[in-house]
Amino acid sequence: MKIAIVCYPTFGGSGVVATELGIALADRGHEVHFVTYRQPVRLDLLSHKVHFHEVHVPEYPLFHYQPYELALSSKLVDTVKLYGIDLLHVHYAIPHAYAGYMAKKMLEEEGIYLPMITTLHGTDITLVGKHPFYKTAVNFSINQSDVVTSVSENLKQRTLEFFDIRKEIEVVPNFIDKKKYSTSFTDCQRSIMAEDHERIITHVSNFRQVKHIPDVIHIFNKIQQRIPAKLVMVGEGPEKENAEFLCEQLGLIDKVHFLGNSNEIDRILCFSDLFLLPSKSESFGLAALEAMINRVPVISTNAGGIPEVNKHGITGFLSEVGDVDDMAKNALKILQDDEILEKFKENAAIAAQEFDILKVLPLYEEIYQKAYNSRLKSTYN
Ligand code: GMT
Repeated sequence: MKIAIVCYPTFGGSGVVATELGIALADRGHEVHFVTYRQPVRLDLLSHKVHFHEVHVPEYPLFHYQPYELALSSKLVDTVKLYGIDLLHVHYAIPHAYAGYMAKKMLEEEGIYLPMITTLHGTDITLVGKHPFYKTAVNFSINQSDVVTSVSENLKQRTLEFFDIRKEIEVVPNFIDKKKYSTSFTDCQRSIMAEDHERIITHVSNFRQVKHIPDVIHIFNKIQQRIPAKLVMVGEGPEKENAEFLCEQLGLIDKVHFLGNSNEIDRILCFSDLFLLPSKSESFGLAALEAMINRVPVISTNAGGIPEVNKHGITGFLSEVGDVDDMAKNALKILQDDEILEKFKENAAIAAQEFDILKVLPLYEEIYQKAYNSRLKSTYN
């Protein structure tokens, strides 16, 4: 099948999932065309099966806001016609489902039917999408999609709560490629980050408010008062400077390493003992799953879809949003005893395998096939 994928090319979870899905689909023989404004960060190898089409939005002084949706829908129409694309899979409703719908309509004028699958990822529903400024258009474009999927059961329920959805929403969880991690490093080189006797605690995110970054620092502060530890902060975003300032205020600057964005998350997780995810809201928590497959237990909140991934008392612990004391207490339960830590590490890796790409990819392929069949039906009608 020839599949066009629209996503954000940045370090966000939705872009990562879309990119890894595209790469895996190409491995299975599909031809994949990424259409977005920059080459996705996790897409480093283009081939005859993996194409990238850049959407250009030229600056024009009349426009206060440059019309990205317009450029994207035009690019989609051109790409579909040029490469004979069979279906469109858009990740993150805003503005991708809207632009996809416009492309679909333009193509219909030329007698081309393009089925559109929309995958909802989280903030496109829980934060931005339900805002009154966007809600009407988001509601419309979800209902106009041929198939709608959500990355967790919790996100499906939130979507049905916030919007007036007349479509079935299929839950297709996020995934990881177990194979990619089975060649784990023979030496994690933890000495580059900490002394032998120190535990290494990690947080990876886009440092937005929803991630509760100050909670990460406060939890770590409580942990390091009891045991020797280092905190590794990976990512970039609006809350990063405040986080650095808070570390300075708490006298933690020597114990916290801010690494910025990284393409080597697995290397960092390889030497990590614990992962912190105290988010206020999280549709799934892909970062937690990536930690788990790398044998890193997770201390998180019980927000959104996180409990579908992190199992309380098994792969880590869940606490109420903002309960820094409880999260620190739970972290210490795991970190203070080598045997307990080892057990949680093992459990985390086992539980993560539930989300192996080999289990999830066929679900998408089934959905594609259904959508493709509906295309054939509509051609004959
Ligand atoms: O805030 C992020 O983590 C990025 C964001 C995105 O839109 O890319 O992530 C959302 O999608 C991820 C992939 O499906 C989920 O794992 C994250 O939980 C979700 N983030 C939120 O719901 C806050």
